[in-house]
Amino acid sequence: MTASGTASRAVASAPHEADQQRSKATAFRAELTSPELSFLMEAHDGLSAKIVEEAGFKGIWASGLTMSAALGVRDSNEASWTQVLEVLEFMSDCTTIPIMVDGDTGYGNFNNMRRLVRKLCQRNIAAVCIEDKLFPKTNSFISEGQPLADIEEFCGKIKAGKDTQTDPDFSIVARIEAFVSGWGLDEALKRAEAYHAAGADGILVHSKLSTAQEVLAFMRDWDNRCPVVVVPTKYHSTPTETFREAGVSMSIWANHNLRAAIRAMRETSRRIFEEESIAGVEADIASVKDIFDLAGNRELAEAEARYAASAGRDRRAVIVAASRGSKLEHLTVDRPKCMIDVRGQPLLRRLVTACNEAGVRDIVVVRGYKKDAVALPAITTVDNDDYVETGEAASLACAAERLEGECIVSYGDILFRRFVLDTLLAVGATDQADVVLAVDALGRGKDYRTAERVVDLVSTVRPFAGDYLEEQEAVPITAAGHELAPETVSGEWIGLAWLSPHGAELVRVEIEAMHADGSLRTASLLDLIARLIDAGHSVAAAFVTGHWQDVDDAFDLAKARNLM
Ligand code: SPV
Ligand code: MG
Repeated sequence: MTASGTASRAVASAPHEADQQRSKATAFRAELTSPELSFLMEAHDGLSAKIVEEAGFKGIWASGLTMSAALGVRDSNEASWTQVLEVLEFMSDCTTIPIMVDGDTGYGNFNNMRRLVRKLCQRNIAAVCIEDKLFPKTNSFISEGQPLADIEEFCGKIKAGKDTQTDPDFSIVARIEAFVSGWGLDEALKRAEAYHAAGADGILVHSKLSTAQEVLAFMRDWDNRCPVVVVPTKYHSTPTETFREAGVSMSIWANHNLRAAIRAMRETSRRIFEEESIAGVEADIASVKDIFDLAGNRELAEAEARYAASAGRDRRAVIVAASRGSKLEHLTVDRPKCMIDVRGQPLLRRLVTACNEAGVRDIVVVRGYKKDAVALPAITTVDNDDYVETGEAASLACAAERLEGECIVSYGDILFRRFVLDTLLAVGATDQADVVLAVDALGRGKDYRTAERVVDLVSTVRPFAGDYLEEQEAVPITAAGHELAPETVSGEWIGLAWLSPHGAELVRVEIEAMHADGSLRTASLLDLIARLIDAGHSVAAAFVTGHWQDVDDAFDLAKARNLM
């Protein structure tokens, strides 16, 4: 079976659909015409087709019986041919091995057959098998003496199909129902001869006996005038070697995946129903990871890394929320200020939601004061147990090893409107800076110049221009501190920063340096940033104008409530 193996590899790497189409039809033709016995395994949808390929088969039988059953209808042409085509498209798109579809009676006359073959070639289906019965068909195993198609009319269908195929290697296999309908060997041979002369690439000789005697008799008299395909569903106990010795070209295992699935699904449903629990079946069923693997999620993740780097899935947020907030007095007796309620939700929860809405799912919170009160779903926590004696930089240091890849760093006591974070992320994604700070160009109505409180000030190479579009670019920061000369101040850092993967590494290294020189314990986050600026790293501002609030005291809290 080397021919199809080679072709499969070619398919996997072929960039053009035309090449793929050619390869699948060519691979199937090689299997059909090779002197070796080969096998097609039944599939009825994309998932089962993948499983067939995964098992190692070189080809798929898209069974009319099982595709119909999987759609919940009978094998009596109840599913229209375009519905079958839809199923085939999924099966073909998710596999690299060729598919022969059970085309029943060709869904009508020669003209319907022409459209069918054209569409199958377009969908990259390698071959079709049509049977010499009447539309609408009945499954061969259902009733006796089913009427056969007129030989000439059936030959016309074969010729029409061969004249229509757009891939020269597309195959048409003619299925002979003479035995199934109670006719003898002579009728089978007469039909085989006629269909072969009409251009059929192979003959499928069907039988519903429990032994292979009919097909073996056919094989003897047919004498390999063209490849022969068999479907040993009813004569399943015949050793495969018998077909090999008889010169059979291809054996179809026609419905066994669906039959296996029916039993497994039935048993699973029954148990879960009776036990009112899924615990009992867990060890007997495929894992959810298996589903993801089969669906090809790994490829999607790789593609995301290539094409959707800014989608935010890999970003992490580190929220520094260790301090009590003692100016909030009784409100922080039993919880840190990040857990104070702001219109029905803790401040931290609003912050986490803001991050989630921006696509940041991986959220690390640095806890300290009353750490057990910091309980929110879908966050991870690290602790700064020395929060009384240490500052923000030391809290961030507790999460240093989580500063990896693209990161958001935030104070735990700020609230902002959604577009503030969006602006920061957009600027971060487009700029070359390693660190971008969200800087409020308006400060607190300029009270930062006289504020009693400590305000995080920054100077930039140019002031905020007031033009929204222009300010979507990062403006390099030249200085950061609590005591900048008023005329040099461009705005106030709101406590929200974006780090590129390199920026995260720089912060980690700087934390190490501060630890080594003893400055880490009492430093603020702004002190850390100032050191990065002084060391010549690129730190920039994304300007915003208000729409945020930090919460230090009851007055701030009232303003925060108004912001929501
Ligand atoms: C099918 O799988 O739909 C077939 C094979 O046609 S059989 O059911 O054996 O007729
Ligand atoms: Mg069928």
